[in-house]
Amino acid sequence: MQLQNDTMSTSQQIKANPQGEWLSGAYSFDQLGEVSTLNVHHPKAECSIALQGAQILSFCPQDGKERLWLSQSAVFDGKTAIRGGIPICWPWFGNRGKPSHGFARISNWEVLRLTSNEKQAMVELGLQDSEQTKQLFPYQFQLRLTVVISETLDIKLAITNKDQRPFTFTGALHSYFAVSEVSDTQVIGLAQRCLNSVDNGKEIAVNTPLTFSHALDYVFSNQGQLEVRSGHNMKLSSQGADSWVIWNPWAEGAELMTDMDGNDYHNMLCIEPAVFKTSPELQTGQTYILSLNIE
Ligand code: TA6
Repeated sequence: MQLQNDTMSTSQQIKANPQGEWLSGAYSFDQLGEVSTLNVHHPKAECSIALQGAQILSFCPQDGKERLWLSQSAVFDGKTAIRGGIPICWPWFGNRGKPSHGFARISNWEVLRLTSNEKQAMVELGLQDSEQTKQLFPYQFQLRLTVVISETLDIKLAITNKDQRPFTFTGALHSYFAVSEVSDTQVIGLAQRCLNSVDNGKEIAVNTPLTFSHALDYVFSNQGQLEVRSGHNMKLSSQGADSWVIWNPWAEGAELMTDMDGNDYHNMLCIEPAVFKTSPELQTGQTYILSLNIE
C-alpha cells in the first residue's frame, strides 16, 4: 500500500507498512493543535517528532535533560513554521526564496518506517514533490529523513533528484538547542573568522571559544566537531554541511517575533549545520546527505 493517502490516520499508515520490528508500546501519537506528533519511547531516550516538517521537537536521553528548545509560544496551526526543535530548511536557506527557509518545514511528511531494538530506535520520514511544491520549486525530488534515537541523536537528511533536469539547493538542520543560560555557554571548535549576517554578511573576527552577550547571526565554515559547554555538554558533528550557522536573537530580536517570549533567548541557542556558502547541483538520480550527530 502506498503512503500517499491523506485520508488515512498516521497510525493506520504505519500499521499498513510494518517494515520494521517495532516493539509494542515503543511509540505513540499525539496532537499539538493541528500538528500530529510521533513520540518514541525507548529505554535510552524519548523523542518527539512533528509530522509537519519531520521536525524533531524533543530529545531527552536517559538523564532526563531535554537537549532541544521549543518555544512555549510556538504555533501549531499546521501551516506556520514551528519555533524550536530541529526545523528542516529546504530547498533554500533564509530568504533566498519564499517561504522563508523553504517549504520542507511547513509540509506534511509521511512516516515510512519505524524500527527498534535494545540499542536504538529508528524513524524514517519522507517528503516528495507535489503540485504545491512544484509551484515553488519546479522539480521532482525525494527527501528522506532518518532519525536514530539512542544515547545520541543521529539525523540524516537524504535529498534525491528525481527530475530529468539538474537542480541546486541550499538548506540547514536549523537546530534550536536548550542551554541553561546562553551568557554562560561556550561553543568550542569554531573558526576565528565568520560572516556576520546582521551586517550584510561582512567578515569579522571573533573570540574562541565563542561566547554570547548580544544578538548574533554568524556563519562559520564547517571545520569539524563542535563542543557546546552549557548546563550539559554536547558534541556536534555534521556531514554535508559547508557551514555552522549560530543564531540567537537576544531580547530585541525575540520582541519582534510573536512566537518567542522576551526572556526565551536566555535558554536557547541555534547551532545549525547548513549548506549555505555553496549551492550543490544534483544531477538526475543523485543523492546528497546532510547530517547532524548530537552526542
Ligand atoms: O538561522 C538563522 C536565521 O536565518 C536568522 O536569520 C533568523 O531569522 C532565523 O533563522 C529564524 O528564521 P525564521 O524564518 O524561522 O523566523
